[in-house]
Amino acid sequence: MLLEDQHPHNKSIMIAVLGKPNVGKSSFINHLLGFDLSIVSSKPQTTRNNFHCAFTIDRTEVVLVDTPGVHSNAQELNKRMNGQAQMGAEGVDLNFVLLDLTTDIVTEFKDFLKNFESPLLKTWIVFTKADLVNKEAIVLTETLKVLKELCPSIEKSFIISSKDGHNIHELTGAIQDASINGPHLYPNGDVSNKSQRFFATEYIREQAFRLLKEELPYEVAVVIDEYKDVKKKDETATPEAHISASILVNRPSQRAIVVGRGGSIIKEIGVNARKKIEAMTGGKVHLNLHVKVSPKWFNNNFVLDEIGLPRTQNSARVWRKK
Ligand SMILES: Nc1nc2c(ncn2[C@@H]2O[C@H](COP(=O)(O)OP(=O)(O)OP(=O)(O)O)[C@@H](O)[C@H]2O)c(=O)[nH]1
Ligand SMILES: [Mg+2]
Repeated sequence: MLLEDQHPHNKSIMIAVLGKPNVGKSSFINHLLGFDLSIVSSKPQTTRNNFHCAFTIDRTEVVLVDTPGVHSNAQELNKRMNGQAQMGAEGVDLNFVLLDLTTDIVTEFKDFLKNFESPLLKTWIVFTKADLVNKEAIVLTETLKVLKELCPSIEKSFIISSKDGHNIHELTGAIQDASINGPHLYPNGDVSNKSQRFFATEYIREQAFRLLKEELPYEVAVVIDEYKDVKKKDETATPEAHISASILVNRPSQRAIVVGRGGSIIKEIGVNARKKIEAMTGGKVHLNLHVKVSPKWFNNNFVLDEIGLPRTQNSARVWRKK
């Protein structure tokens, strides 16, 4: 659809969803979208890339930018993840900083600001996981005063829960009120700037995060080796895709764990991921997974480029100045 063909009363708003790892950014986005686009796990640092998640309310298009949790870590992977959070906030109309009510809010906010190097313009604070605390007993007046001293661009705050939907309606109303007259970025119903190929890798990695323990999920990456849509003569036939993907691990011993006894773990990763990819494509998917040892892939520029994490200002220098 051409921009000039859009309805003159269209409105839009782009919001970066920021915060420390595990505060509930992706859960919040999925709740607003109404389906599980972004991957969620109980382990921190699940999201690695930034990406758009778009939905509409009446004539208003809301584009939420999911971002990796901001944290400090010397690994190149983590520097690039922080870079993704930074880049995700570039050019947005509004920032949401999510703070988990079950944590020490001021300490967490200070830590977030320390690791988020860009200036935060127009910011709303979203306190998450209200279902885990006594909602009636929440008094945040003093806390908010401190947060505003630390970040004067804070305009509003909301206490929400993505589990029971607490205050979500109020928040979406406020988002609508803050939206700006203008064309939609995704007028044809697309929900993201990332491809189905990207989400296929995410849904495989989500299963790895779910099924693998301790440090292993952090040492796993997924790359697509082949993604082939099967051409059908009958255009109304159910779509079909053949996907081959590699699960990269750091050490040979991890390969055996990911494969599991008799291939049980990789089979479970494959079956669960395939179902989710099929729900996304609306068709049949043949998913072929391999486990490859790629020592220290999390410091390897080629692998990190391949998984969509560009270098940042803080990336390790790859050449020396003369
Ligand atoms: N009880 C409760 N749990 C929540 C809520 N929101 C998120 N969670 C849980 O918190 C954990 C982390 O959620 P995510 O949405 O993955 O958090 P995130 O901020 O995207 O995490 P990273 O991608 O690692 O930065 C998961 O176990 C969620 O189920 C909530 O409102 N209530
Ligand atoms: Mg996330």
